[in-house]
Amino acid sequence: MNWEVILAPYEQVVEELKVKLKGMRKQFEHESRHSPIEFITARVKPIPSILEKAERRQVPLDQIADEIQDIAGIRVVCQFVDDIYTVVDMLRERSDFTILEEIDYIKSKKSSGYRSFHMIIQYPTETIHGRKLVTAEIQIRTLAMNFWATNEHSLNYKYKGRIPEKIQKRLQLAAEAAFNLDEEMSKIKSEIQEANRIFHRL
Ligand code: 0O2
Repeated sequence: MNWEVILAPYEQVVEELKVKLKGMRKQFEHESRHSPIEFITARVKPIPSILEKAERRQVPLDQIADEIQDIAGIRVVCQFVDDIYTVVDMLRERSDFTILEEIDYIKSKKSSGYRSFHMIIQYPTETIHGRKLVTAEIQIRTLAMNFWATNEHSLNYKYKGRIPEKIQKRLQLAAEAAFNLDEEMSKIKSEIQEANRIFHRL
């Protein structure tokens, strides 16, 4: 398999979406409005990770593009939980891609404790062979959810997906602590935003 050729459209889509979503953030800044987007990260799934997922789900190699929806991944990190839904609403209004699926792991968290909003989209990109529809996953989460997920992801990697029960329990407690932090911060959102405005004026 020529991975460079296979992954090229995904690389292209990740770059295009990164520019577009960063542009949204900039527009809020220019209008001196609170940006619901704190930062954006993006990546193309590494080949070993694609192969591992394909094997785990028994997906034949020629069906990877249809079955694995997060080869192109964009992450939008927000300050507050309601910013997530502002971003979701803005993405629903866009006409440059089609939403295939939405999964709200905030309203119904995963058993691991994972929380995030996932949007699976189909994004048309132009290639030298014409238009190609590429599937991508946009994950939208708060800073606290991101902190938790990043640490849990590292532990999962360390323990090869079999995190000891004791640590799993701690992670579930940590997930609830992160959720409570988001709730508390939401209660003083307007205070924080005003403080941020004063701070940025200095
Ligand atoms: P990476 O390294 O981020 O690419 P699955 O079959 O469970 O792996 P599925 O059905 O494709 O996943 O979709 P799902 O559950 O929405 O997961 C897709 C991505 O969401 C994952 O990609 C993670 O980025 C994130 N995610 C989902 N569940 C968890 C979780 O419990 N903990 C953490 N830390 N992240 C999660 P990958 O391929 O796992 O990893």
